[in-house]
Amino acid sequence: MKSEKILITGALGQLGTVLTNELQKKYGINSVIATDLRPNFDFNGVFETLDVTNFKAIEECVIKHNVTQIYHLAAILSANGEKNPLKTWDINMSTLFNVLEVSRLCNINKIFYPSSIAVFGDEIESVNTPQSPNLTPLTVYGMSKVAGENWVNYYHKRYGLDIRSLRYPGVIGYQSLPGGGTTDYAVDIYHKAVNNEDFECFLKASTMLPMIFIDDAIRATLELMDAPRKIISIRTSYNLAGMSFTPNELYNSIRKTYPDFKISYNPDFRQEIADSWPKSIDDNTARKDWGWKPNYDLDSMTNIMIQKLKAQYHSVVA
Ligand code: VAH
Repeated sequence: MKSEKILITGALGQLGTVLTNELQKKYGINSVIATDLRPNFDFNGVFETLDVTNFKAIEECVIKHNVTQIYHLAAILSANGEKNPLKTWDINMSTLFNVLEVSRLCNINKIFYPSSIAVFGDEIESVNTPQSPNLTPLTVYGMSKVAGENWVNYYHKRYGLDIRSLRYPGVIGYQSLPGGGTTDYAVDIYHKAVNNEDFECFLKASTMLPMIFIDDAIRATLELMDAPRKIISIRTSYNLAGMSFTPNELYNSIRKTYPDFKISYNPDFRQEIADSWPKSIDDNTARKDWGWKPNYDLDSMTNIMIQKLKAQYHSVVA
């Protein structure tokens, strides 16, 4: 049997950074080809600069490395995506089409496609949002993920590709700085607390959003990809939940360690995006199909985030 060779697009992003490391541990450092648009000269492992909008480039990379699996993480996120809607649509869709076509032509065994709770709009039940309601997203990012879910389902049904997908909530991790996401306030706040700086939140104190600690998000991804093909009942994308909280609840969790930490609220354009998203997610189909269960809640996540960021900033032994 051909040994597994895993290609990751967007490997320098929030999920990609951690997923690359976990996949290197699982398959061996030389079995993972990390790629990103930006070069990375001190990368520990196999790295290629790759523009996924270039079909020939990704096809050549897949053939050169005898790739058997692709994790396609490259995309423009919700908040950044609204700054140039047509470019966001073009990049998020053209990169997916290239990955799907290369996978079809090169007989890739398995593909992972990240979707998001951003596929939901304000026409659905916002508490315990079910697996398959009508999807009317507010953002171009969300629209591209709805279209992407349907394209991956089409390539599964039409060509038999084994493509698997998760609708991630807001992912919170200590390994990368806040990116262009609407949920990234929940990453930035920890950096400010650990550095004894006041935090200005771009969402209202009462904005409840579904979130997940990065260790749970990565474990969910690997558990889904390892599950037997026959038990996968959802070929668009699985709802996934970790926890839900408001900026005020997150602030109070951090204050258990930093009682003098200060927050102010100055909602901006991202408030309208957040208001269109669910408050909480029903992920029972993932629990039933492949035994999903989160390990982290708000306080256990806060404890790890503070411990790890203190070690990063103050070179304190974690
Ligand atoms: C974003 N972090 O904010 C991403 C995610 C559910 C949010 O898709 O765009």
